[in-house]
Amino acid sequence: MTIDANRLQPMANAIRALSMDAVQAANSGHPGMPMGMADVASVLWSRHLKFDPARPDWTDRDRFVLSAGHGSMLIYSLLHLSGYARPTMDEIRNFRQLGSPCAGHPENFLLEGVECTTGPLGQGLAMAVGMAMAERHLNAKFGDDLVNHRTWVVAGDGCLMEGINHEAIGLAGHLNLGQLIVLWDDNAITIDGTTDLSTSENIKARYEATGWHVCECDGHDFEDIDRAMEEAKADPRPSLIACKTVIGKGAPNKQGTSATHGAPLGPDEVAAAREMLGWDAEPFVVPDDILTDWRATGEAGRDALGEWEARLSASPKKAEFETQMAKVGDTAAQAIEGHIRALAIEPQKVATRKASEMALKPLTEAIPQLIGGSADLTGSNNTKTPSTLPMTADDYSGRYVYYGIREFGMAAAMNGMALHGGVVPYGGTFLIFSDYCRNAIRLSALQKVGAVYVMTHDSIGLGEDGPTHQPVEQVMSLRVVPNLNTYRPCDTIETAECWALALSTPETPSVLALSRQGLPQLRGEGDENWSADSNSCAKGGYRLRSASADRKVVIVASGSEVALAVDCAEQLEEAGVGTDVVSMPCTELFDAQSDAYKADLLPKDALIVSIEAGATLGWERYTGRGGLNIGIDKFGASAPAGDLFAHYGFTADTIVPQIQNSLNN
Ligand SMILES: Cc1ncc(C[n+]2csc(CCOP(=O)(O)OP(=O)(O)O)c2C)c(N)n1
Ligand SMILES: [Mg+2]
Repeated sequence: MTIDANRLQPMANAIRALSMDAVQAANSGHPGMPMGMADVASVLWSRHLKFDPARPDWTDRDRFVLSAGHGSMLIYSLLHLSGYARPTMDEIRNFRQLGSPCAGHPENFLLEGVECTTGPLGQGLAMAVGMAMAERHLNAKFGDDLVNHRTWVVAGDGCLMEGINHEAIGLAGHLNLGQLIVLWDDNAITIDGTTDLSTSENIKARYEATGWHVCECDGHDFEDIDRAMEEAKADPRPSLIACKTVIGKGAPNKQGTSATHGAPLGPDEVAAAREMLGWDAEPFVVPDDILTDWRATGEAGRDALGEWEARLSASPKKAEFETQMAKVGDTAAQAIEGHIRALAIEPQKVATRKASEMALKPLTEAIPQLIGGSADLTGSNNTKTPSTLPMTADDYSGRYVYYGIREFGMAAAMNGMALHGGVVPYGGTFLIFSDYCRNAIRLSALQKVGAVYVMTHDSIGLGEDGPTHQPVEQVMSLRVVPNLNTYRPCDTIETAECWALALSTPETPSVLALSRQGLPQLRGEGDENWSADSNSCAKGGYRLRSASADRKVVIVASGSEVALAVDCAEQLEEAGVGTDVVSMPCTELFDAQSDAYKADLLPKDALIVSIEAGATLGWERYTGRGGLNIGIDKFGASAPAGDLFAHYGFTADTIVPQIQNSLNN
């Protein structure tokens, strides 16, 4: 059913009324954007978006991403009006209050229908690129019958101005993601005022130059909006629709100004807007006839869902499709079992980045959901395997993405892919450039997305490239992010174990911090019969070597420094000082263990020493006040790795006397 334009006007005004009233009630929020984009959104939801409010988890639904997350009342209004179970009107009434799912910015974990968390400008659009990639990939595997949907984005001037926009649209243009349509709220207003204060860019030309289809419309003319959407749908390229809008449209004295961007309109202006819009209803009341029209917007989607379900039941690919959409589960651990057992018999001295590649081979073979990639460091990150062929505009079935030098864009796209479902993304870059994509990693954690970041060259051990490339504070700073597991494995077997763990936490992202330099294999004894239950890294830290003499010292280390800890322990043992070595690949998992387990590993009556080639801040938590923290609290330098480790004091000959000293004091 097509709802005609004269009925769309009151529907759009319902969004305006809810938005200004909710912001007014909260005395906080952003009425301008939802009021300005109400007309565009009404056309999208009533005529184009494929969705069924009763089945927000339907895999073949269109994705709607509100990249301009500050305009959250737009999506809350749309979800409520079109008949999603939530938010209820009471929840909208409690906009921005504790306990309401109508949070200041839309959160994917609070409401179904919110496909991703937005607010950090630019990232919503960049995540939408990942969603569109996942869609095309699954389409290539399962065909139009099972996977064929669009990704719609509402983005503001801010989303287009952010640097990440360049990365995201470059990737989308290159991959020719024709099912991606961005609705630009082209209101020429940001917080500080008109956009000419800060930009002279020809945005449309930039998008065109990047391989996008670009068109425009009057964002307050329903038929013109509809025409532009039809045009965008018909074009095989990704589309940008510049929707010319008036921010705060409907507020007679404030519309068109930044005053409507992020502050309540005030009671007088709200009353004046009611007058201008001809909206007589009380706050938080939507007249029945308007609500009825809104509730009808999901009808076409419900029919489409029914037809899709029939196609799925009849499809010969049904079982394969269901496996693809399911969680990875135990498959990862099973996939590496043989690999670890073989390593136990035939140890290998390789860099952990190489060990990661070795683990990825069976993992990518066994897990069809895995889609790898790298930000132009494939040969350094060792992220590509024989099972992962390139994903290209001509063949989306590939499982390897050449992201180009776009770390932030890559991480955001990975979030989008993971949120889309049916794929599990991993992507690589140098650990130092985790800072380039840090906010997207943070959003992985906040959104409960199980993306895996393969971050190689994890310390001064990378050597000659020097301090710009040598992580010092990165590993510790990633440990600080809530709901993010940072793994720093010490050898081939730990690396495989950490991979299995990373793939077993679909709601927690992981960073694998991996070495450039070769490392001896320390594990193997007892691993000949390795199975999922014997994953030593699962507890985050474990005793790798036990003291022979009376235990006086426990050395805790991670990654490349574990071998050094073993050397130190051997020297101490020779001097009669009993020393345990605890390998600590993941402090977050260790922190989650019982007090008894922690006390057993890090007993109070021993001197506890940490060794990690990075910031020492934070290690006191494990070594205590009397402990010793060996690390690097300054920048590195350019030199061969061996020289650097010696220069920065990472040799047994330098460390053992410090430990002896501490024992004697
Ligand atoms: C990365 C980031 N930087 C800054 C902000 C703060 N901020 C929120 S909205 C906004 C202005 C956005 O302007 P525009 O996208 O044009 O939105 P409009 O005013 O048109 O609603 C800013 C600077 C943010 N949310 N994210
Ligand atoms: Mg704007």
